[in-house]
Amino acid sequence: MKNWDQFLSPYKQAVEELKVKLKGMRKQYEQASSHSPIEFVTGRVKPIASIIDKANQKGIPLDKLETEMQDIAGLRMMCQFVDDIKRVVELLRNRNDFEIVEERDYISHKKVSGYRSYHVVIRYPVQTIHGEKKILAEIQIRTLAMNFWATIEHSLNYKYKGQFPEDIKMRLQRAAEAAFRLDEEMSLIRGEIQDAQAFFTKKKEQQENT
Ligand code: 0O2
Ligand code: 0O2
Repeated sequence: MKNWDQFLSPYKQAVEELKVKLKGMRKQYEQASSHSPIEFVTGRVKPIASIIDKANQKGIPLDKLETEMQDIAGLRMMCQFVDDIKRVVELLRNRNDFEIVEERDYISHKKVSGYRSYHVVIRYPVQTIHGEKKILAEIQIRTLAMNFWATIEHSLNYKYKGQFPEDIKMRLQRAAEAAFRLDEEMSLIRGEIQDAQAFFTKKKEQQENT
């Protein structure tokens, strides 16, 4: 029987700390009044039942979770545009509060399901009363459209327990392509969108100051 509270404690601390740090990056863009490549950040510790399910599926012994399961601590960074993803990855590479262990590009190489995202696995040092403990965490970076698709597909996955009927599978793949075309279209009109956003931000600031 695993002591889950004790095992998950550094993961919980890491998620809380990383949320503050990654949200801080967005705040700095806001303060500089320049377009933030980060729209919003979320984070979670994988629920125990999901850890056990995934360990069973992948044949990971519970005493090897620390090294073999990379997403017990999970962060997600959402971007407005596909190009922002590269900028966010570059920002992560330039940090020195963690080490990047692996990058998986499911944008250039989408999954068969249609899933797109950029995954960065990091080794993050957590300071505990017993000294430093390094844990693995997975940062998923995606556009709002990719996130919309993945969130809905994920909830359908629960309903069908991963066994989608063929027609649903195909329709989800088509929906993923539609989401990607939407991203491409938004990128094409990016300049217009950003001008409009800058205009509204300025207007809001002027109203707040009067
Ligand atoms: P604000 O002031 O709303 O920007 P948390 O502990 O709440 O910070 P958690 O539990 O990881 O984070 O995730 P949660 O609560 O789902 O969402 C985290 C942040 O992302 C929240 O903002 C949400 O408002 C924001 N968020 C979630 N979904 C969307 C979305 O679709 N669009 C946008 N723009 N934001 C979203 P904060 O950080 O609490 O502060
Ligand atoms: P959660 O917490 O429910 O999201 P594998 O798990 O075998 O796919 P691996 O090596 O663990 O692969 O890493 P991978 O594929 O880089 O990352 C797995 C995570 O990416 C998943 O976590 C999902 O969050 C996300 N993901 C990957 N493929 C899909 C997909 O087809 N649809 C959706 N919606 N998300 C996907 P988990 O474990 O599913 O857990």
